[in-house]
Amino acid sequence: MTTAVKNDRLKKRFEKWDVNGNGRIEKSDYEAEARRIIAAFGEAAESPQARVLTNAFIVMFEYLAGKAGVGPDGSMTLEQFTEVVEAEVFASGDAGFSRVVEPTIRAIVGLCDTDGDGEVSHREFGKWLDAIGVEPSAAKASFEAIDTNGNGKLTVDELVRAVRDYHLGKLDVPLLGR
Ligand SMILES: [Ca+2]
Ligand SMILES: [Ca+2]
Ligand SMILES: [Ca+2]
Repeated sequence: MTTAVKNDRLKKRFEKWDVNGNGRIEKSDYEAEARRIIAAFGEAAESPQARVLTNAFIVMFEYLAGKAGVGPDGSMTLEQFTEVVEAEVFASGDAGFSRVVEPTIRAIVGLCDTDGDGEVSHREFGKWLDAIGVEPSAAKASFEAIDTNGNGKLTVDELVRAVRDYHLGKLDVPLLGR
């Protein structure tokens, strides 16, 4: 069950990130996804926070493409993408997930952290869900599910764990979009 959910979510992730729809994931797809998120947050394309996010997506792509053996300017098929994410992200546990996903999550926190405390409040989280097109009615329950220490703020670590749990089929909050 968990494996099926995981594969299904990875396939959806692949399809979503294959922005130009050519059946392969390449750097331009990641750059396009970064631009989409930046625009959805209403952020200026050249702001420092926007550049941090774009960089995080490029670094994530280059890391996975390197491990997949296609090189930083290569492209990955669904099979290569699934294999490399399985090996580098899921099989290496929290460390793998943090290494690959954390810079991107941190960059998104940078886009919605309007009070600049490095964490995500209820209000800031609303902005996040709005940007990825999740129903505002789901915000409170999602926030509470992610806020594992219950202090009313979401840290980068709590958010990274939530993305991991979503892809493991243990949590139903699609922080990077469905
Ligand atoms: Ca593509
Ligand atoms: Ca904040
Ligand atoms: Ca917390």
